[in-house]
Amino acid sequence: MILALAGGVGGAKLADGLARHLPVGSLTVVVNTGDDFTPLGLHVSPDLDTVTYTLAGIANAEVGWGLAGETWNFMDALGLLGGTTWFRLGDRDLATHVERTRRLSTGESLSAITADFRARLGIAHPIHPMSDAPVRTMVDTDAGPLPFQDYFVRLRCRPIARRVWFAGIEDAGPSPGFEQALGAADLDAIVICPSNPILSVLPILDLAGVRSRLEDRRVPLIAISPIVGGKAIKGPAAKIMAELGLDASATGIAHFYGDLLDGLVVDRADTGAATAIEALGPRVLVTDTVMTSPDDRVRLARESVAFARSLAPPSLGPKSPTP
Ligand code: FO1
Repeated sequence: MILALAGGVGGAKLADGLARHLPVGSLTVVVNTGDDFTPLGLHVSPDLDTVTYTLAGIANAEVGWGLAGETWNFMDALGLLGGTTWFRLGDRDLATHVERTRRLSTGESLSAITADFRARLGIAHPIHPMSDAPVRTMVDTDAGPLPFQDYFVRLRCRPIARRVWFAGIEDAGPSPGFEQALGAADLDAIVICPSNPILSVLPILDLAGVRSRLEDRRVPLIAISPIVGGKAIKGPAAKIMAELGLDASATGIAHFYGDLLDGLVVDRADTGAATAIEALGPRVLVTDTVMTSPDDRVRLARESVAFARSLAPPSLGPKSPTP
């Protein structure tokens, strides 16, 4: 079984490739929920929905979020009434948020609702939120502290990021599905999808107990670099990494994940960085990582899984003994 950690469009694309490549029962996808928020009183889980819609084959391929063939009558009517419209909820997408909000209000968990939605949309592989407890990504910027979607959508990532933090993370543990996957006897490897390392992956790693579980793992862990030739494939990863003083490069991704990594998949554009990355510890697979077609997703998934399975399991215990 492969455990994939994902968030955002890059994560959804590789998760889709993994879902097409791996037989049912051999993949569990765990998704960031730090981006969740409640516009108009509705519980929106953008990354869960992007992954779910992508695996169901109904995602809007042009923008990467929301549904294909969407209409915007609700937003137009809301705008006429002077309502807040900077976060665009399409007419059909709205059903997801209304129904999720209703079910959460009756006490159902985000995990249970996500499992039901994905089954109803015909997805065979399990998709779990990283946690059932609320975690909200916050960005301290030169324009002040901002909730994630204000920073990301309303202000289009224009403010300079000084710090990213996750409100509620201290009290949030992994969801039951995540917990189960981490401890599964048949777990083969953990794959960090080419998602924004700070905004999409760090909230997952920072959940109570997750980092230590990963450090004690008995299976290889690989990541696919979302940075290609010093630029993010999509989104603001390179800008944010640079503003936070991190090296926005494939080598910077290796530094960011540090000792957790047994392997890193980098794009051919970063072939020159492979030796320096391997000197840091992880093995490197160089391949085409930009996924423009469904075939690209499956090929990258196949190569990444084969690479992960080829790596020796990490030795147990801390990698660098403390003095
Ligand atoms: N992203 C935008 O740039 N503008 C939007 O109006 C917007 C609406 C939206 C609605 C539902 C949803 O599930 C996602 C939506 N996103 C929108 C995407 C989302 O804000 C981000 O891409 C993710 O949070 C980052 O992974």
